[in-house]
Amino acid sequence: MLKVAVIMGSKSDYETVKPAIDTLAKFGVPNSVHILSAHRTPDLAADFARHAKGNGYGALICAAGKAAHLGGVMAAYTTLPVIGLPIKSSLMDGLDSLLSIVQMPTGVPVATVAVNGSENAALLAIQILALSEPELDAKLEAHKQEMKDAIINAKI
Ligand code: RP5
Repeated sequence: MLKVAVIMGSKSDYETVKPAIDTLAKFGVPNSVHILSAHRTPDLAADFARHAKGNGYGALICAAGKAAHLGGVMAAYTTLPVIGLPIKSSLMDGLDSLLSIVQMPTGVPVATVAVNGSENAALLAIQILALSEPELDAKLEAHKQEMKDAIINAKI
């Protein structure tokens, strides 16, 4: 199975990103976790993206806050799908991160989830991999059913 890379711009993002890592583990998706910054380690970030496809990755989750350029920079160097995860890490409640990630110019898309939407970032990556992994798709179907059952059985 292809791997998912979870990349964050700073160690300070880790607690917010952790649900994405946990979700990938829950679905049995091979993954690796990295700290790479578009601003502080631009060469390392570019190298990672350039070689990601050859290194067996199928999707990249890029979490960043403030002027959150990580996803866009990674997307510049790879044709793999890049999922942007805006982190709330400033006085602007994450709106700065969200707009920095979602407002990519034509030709270089970054699929963007909600501010701090870590679990959805992982689920989107899993959905991408599941296109060629029937067993993974079956787990996604079961997950949808669990959510449905939880709503139907919810007691107030
Ligand atoms: C971004 O700047 C990181 O993704 C983080 O969300 C934010 C703040 O980073 P630190 O100053 O805490 O390292 O690059």
